[in-house]
Amino acid sequence: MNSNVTIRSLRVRAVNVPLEYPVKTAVGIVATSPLILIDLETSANVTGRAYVFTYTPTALKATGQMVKDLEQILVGQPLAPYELDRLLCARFRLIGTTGLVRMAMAGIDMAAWDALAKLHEVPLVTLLGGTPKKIPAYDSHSMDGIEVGSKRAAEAAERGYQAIKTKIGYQTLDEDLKIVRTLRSIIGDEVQLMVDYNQGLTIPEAIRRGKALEQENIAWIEEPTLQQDYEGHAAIRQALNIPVQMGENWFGPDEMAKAINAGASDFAMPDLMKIGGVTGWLRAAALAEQKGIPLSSHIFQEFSAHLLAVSPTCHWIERMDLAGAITEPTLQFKDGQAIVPDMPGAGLSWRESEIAKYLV
Ligand code: SMN
Ligand code: MG
Repeated sequence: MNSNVTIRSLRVRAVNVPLEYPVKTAVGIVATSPLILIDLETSANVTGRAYVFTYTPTALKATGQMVKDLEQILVGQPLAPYELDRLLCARFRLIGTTGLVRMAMAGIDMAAWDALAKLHEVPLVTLLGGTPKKIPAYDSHSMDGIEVGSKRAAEAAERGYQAIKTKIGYQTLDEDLKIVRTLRSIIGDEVQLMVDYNQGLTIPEAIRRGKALEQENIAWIEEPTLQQDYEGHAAIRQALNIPVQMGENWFGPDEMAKAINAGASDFAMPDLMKIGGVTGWLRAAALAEQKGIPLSSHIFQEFSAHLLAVSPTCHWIERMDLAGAITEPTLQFKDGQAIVPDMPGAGLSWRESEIAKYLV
């Protein structure tokens, strides 16, 4: 593998694709999956692929432009993700590496690591020093209500998932309890049940509802209050006998360090994009190991499978397929485990005929 491979060009496309189920949360609905698809072409005729998720179609155009505008900085640079990270962090030091800037940088980072693994003709996990393995997976559902929630829970249990997550934060605590008890009656006592409030509660309400959930055998209570309120999360954590989970909104490992130092949560679940791509994740995994904190993923299941396989405190991979409408199903789930694909790179393979349907 010649080490002087450089970046040749960047192809950026915006798509808005259908989801298996809308992601209904206590603070809003994600009805479709707005994605920026990145093809990072190199001088070795190897192309790195990644996508970033913009949560709302409103952010698609600006995010796509942010990614595309990085091309002028990247062309001619060596295909060396750590050097690219250093270059982009220096370039954006004054504006700051959060928000769309961080999302765009992470997309480039993921694509660069994908290209590098393809160059070495190994799976990303192997390039990172690990081996393709199986990762315990939870099936991630949303505020689906009793009927759809029960159907999804039964299907997940049938498929062998040992854990499922539901989103709660309904109008009343009674509704939260009703859905939790209904799902528990369907999945039985062995399958773990996590709940996600998506930042929807005040601290007193989170403690009130959390206390009521203590009798319901809940594996973790996720983002009970505003994600940036680390002290608030720490207060809730002190008050409850249910582990607190958070991390999907940390922009970069430094926000993870602040949250952990504030005692905000028992577990950590960085989002591969917001934490800074593969490079950001590796730093987050080292921090989690040093603090002894179980590490789970947040969406971005294709890359996350490789990264959890080299994360010392690997906990759960979240199965929530945001790009399935336009990618080949290279990441397989069997008996509640994700099977890291033994193919070069991270395994993202576009379905061009489907992409054409959803281009924005
Ligand atoms: C979530 C929220 C919005 C889109 C995708 C996923 C959620 C999760 O917080 O943890 O899955
Ligand atoms: Mg969440």
